[in-house]
Amino acid sequence: MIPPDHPRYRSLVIREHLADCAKKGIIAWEGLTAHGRGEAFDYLIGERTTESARLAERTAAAMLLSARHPVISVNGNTAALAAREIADLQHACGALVEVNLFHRTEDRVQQIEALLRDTGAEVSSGPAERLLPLPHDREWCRRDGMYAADVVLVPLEDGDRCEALVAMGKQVIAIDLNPLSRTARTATLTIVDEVTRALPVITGACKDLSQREIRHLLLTLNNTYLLSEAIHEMSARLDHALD
Ligand code: PTJ
Repeated sequence: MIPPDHPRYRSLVIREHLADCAKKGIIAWEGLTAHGRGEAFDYLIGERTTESARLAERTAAAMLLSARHPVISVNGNTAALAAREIADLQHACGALVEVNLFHRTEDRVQQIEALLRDTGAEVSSGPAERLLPLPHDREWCRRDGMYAADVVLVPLEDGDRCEALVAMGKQVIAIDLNPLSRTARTATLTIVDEVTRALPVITGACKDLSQREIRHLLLTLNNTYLLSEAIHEMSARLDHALD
């Protein structure tokens, strides 16, 4: 048993939870590796929400609130870590919630949908089709869901789907602790923050942004600046690591 005053208590409890989720099939086994990658980048950024990440989170809220048809895409890792935070964000911004998996099985889709519903999210289910131009199972989505979306929130994913969504004319908001990932670099807006810290800030901003702030955030969105600030934060911490 890990004592609660252990400095790594939270991250060890999360690891145990994710291992349980992997045994049940909610997380793909590969998702455990993805989590380790995230932990390493979170360590580099100081396990905190930086100023530039907070700006990205407020901009994400502005994009979701201004969207005609916003969709929150959920994979196994996101559901296991942040199902409740997804439900809260959905209530604050009115987005559809849709499951999209790389390691797709009907059983996993149903388990993840059930987990999301248990925490109060309303999940768009029903028949998915191979609608996204991708050579793998992330191509499956719902015609009146992600396929019709103008803004898609994509947490914890590295790959080619973001590029495909942008090529389809959609705006993509990525949440990814790795500012160098393919998804981070091709998204319209990238939030370099841990998902359970990022989502409540977006939800809070959805509740307090004025129309004037929304317009300002949308007009000043600059993803290259946000990514370079994140990289700068990480390299500055490394420069002083042994001080
Ligand atoms: O559930 P499935 O079948 O869709 O599978 C999900 C996989 C494992 C394929 C998906 O999570 C994935 O694309 O994994 P990758 O390629 O490792 O990319 C995940 C990205 O999320 C990496 O860039 C990590 O740094 C980042 N990441 C991991 N954990 C967190 C995170 N970013 C924010 N918060 C985290 N907790």
